[in-house]
Amino acid sequence: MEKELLYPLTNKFRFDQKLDGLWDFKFDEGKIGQQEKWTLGLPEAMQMPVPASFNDFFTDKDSREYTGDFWYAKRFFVPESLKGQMLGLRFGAATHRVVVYVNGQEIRQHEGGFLPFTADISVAVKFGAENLVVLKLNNELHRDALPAGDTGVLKNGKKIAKPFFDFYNYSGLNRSVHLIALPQRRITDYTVTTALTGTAAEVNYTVTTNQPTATIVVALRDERGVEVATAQGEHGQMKVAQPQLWQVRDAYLYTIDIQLMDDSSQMIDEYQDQIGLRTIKIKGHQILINDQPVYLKGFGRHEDSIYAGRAFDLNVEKRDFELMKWMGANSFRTSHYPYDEEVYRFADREGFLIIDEVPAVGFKMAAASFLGGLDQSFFDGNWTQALYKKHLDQITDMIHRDKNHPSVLAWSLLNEPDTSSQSAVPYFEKLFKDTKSLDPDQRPRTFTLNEDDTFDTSYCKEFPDFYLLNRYPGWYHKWGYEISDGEANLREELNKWQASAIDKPIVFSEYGADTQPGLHKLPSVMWSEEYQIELLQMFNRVFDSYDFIRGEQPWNLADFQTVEGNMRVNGNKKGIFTRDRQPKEAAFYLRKRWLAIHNDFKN
Ligand code: BDP
Repeated sequence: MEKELLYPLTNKFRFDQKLDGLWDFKFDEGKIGQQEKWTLGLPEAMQMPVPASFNDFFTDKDSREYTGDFWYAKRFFVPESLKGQMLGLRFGAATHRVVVYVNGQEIRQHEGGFLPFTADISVAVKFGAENLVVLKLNNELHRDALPAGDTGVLKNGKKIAKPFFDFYNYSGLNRSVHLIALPQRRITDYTVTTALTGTAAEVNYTVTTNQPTATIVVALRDERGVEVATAQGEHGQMKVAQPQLWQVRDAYLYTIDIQLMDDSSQMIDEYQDQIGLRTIKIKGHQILINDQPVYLKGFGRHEDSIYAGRAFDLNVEKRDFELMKWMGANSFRTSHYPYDEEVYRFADREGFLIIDEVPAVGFKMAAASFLGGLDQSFFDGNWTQALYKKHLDQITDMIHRDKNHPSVLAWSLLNEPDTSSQSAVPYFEKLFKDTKSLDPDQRPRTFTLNEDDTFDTSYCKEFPDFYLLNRYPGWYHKWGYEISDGEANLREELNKWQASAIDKPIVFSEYGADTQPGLHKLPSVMWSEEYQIELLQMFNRVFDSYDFIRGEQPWNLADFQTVEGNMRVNGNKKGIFTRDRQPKEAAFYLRKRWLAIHNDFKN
């Protein structure tokens, strides 16, 4: 059960109940919890909402900045009627590592704060009775962990998070916790891919179960509930004549219904999900969906909002989707970690394309140095072997979790790694080799190139199927009145890409200017709303001059929290929207541009 990541649901065979709400919570600065038997309950605990990051609720800085071990606990009732089922607790995410105890018994450990995991609690659970789950979490940052950073110790003994990345180390149970019950004999996973042949679609599927002798029956139904195809067996193909394809911003979803039958044709499990029929290809410098070229318009984003930090909040998500639709966007990147599963379900329904990113961020010492760290090549470090294992683990889980979403366009395996030294190459060779066959849909794999990693300097240009460029002329260099030089330099680099033998699409995945909402200045100065628009105009002029640029995703949809620093005024202000999701002037400018640009722009 622990490797199973199917999204929870309730039906005749399966049970799903959210354990969200108030949990007991306690910091463990002295690391006494284990010894004091907190595994049996937290003495004098405070109350903490779940899902939420604990940080921003507090009014004192030591609590907000707390780095180290901390505990959560909750009592929950397991009805007698679930007896005989496999019982599990499914955590949407726990930052960054956790040990799970149920009724005092250690069940499992997990590392990685942005992906789900399930604890099989069958051995410890009491039926028809109250049970206790206790979690020991730890939010320290390390160079051999994702996302990468250091944990410092101040002279007063307090620990401090030193991220090598530019978002706040929001911690806690940021996503829902589910109590799930599954049949003992069950469906454990499924995969679908689509091929288009003339006027039909072929849906190729694989179902895995823990019952090799059971019969698998699969059906596909359209949005009206009409059955359009069926098949039997572990692998198979369903042909859909005259299919309604899943199109960008014009989604159509079919329901896949998987049933498991025992020897006497009794149904013993059923799983239903929504899928889309579409293909993805990279051909020359085109990104093709259903063999039609698409130009990406959208954003780099963060899961970030006031009060609850990095908690998944359906309300914020709904607002973000409404904003993106209003802007005329058709895509986004889950910078810099896989988002809550609901986000992908939203995107499936709304026809957005997602570049799905693993939390391999901070793999660059210059980023650490920007934030007060060292300056050396990241991949020369002696931590890369341990890191690699975790990195591959998390890519594997991300692809496992998200592989059936029609919205997922590509996998971003890293954000801004240091590829300007030869020492990155063996890591990349191994990473791209080891991840090659993880996705049955063979989606393109890529990573973002930091602006130090240019056409001239990057040693890793051969790896991506298409390129994501993060570029900041006009902000981190050649800023203000010098922006025209910034534009000239950007064009110089792009001319080299153009003149090269490389024929792959480039998407601009980050560019932008920090902007204080309400600050106006004529003529512009940096930080003013006018300057943000001028910078976007500059980039857009450049994008429109090169045919191989096939997408634009400015940084960021909304302002977001970061660590404090002399480069940040209460967070990163490059949002096109404020942190409370209201438009800056730039939103109106960009909206006008994007509404005039169709999905097939440049074709
Ligand atoms: C890029 C990073 C992003 C930062 C952004 C910035 O990928 O996480 O927030 O720069 O500095 O380097 O605004």
